[in-house]
Amino acid sequence: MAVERTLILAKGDALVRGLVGEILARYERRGYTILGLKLMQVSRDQAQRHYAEHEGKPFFAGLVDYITATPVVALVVEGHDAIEGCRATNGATNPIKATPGTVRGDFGQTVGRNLVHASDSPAAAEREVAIFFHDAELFTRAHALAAWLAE
Ligand code: D4T
Repeated sequence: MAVERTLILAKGDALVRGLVGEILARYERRGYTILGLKLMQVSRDQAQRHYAEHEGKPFFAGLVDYITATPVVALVVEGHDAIEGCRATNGATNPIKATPGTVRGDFGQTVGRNLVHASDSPAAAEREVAIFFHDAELFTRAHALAAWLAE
């Protein structure tokens, strides 16, 4: 068991369908700490770096279009084995294979509109967090508590 950070994206279909709160609540209720959170427009450069492992595959262009067409909600969460845990919360990549009770199993129909992303390894998490967040945008619960107590 390790305390890990992971990058989550609630993608455009989650935003347009009004599911962001419902989805984020699942990570919070599971006990993960939110370290960073923002609504942002992803640039094509960020998208291509984020999905670099899929470059050359037939669905690559569609992936980049999907993630850059609308704003997305990006967050970094931390917790015990958060990488595996958040991917389990999301469910299988193809929603039709995703178990009911997971985000994709409850809200998704197709792999091209699968609502969420979560990093799949510690190396990917480190790389992806750096694509979407500056260090100064990440806070711990202790930051908030210290500021609150100082009031
Ligand atoms: P992400 O990265 O979005 O969390 O998805 P996964 O980690 O679960 O799955 P992935 O990297 O294999 O795929 C990334 C992204 O590509 C889309 N995709 C994937 C697609 O449109 N068609 C496909 O055939 C595959 C395999 C969906 C997720």
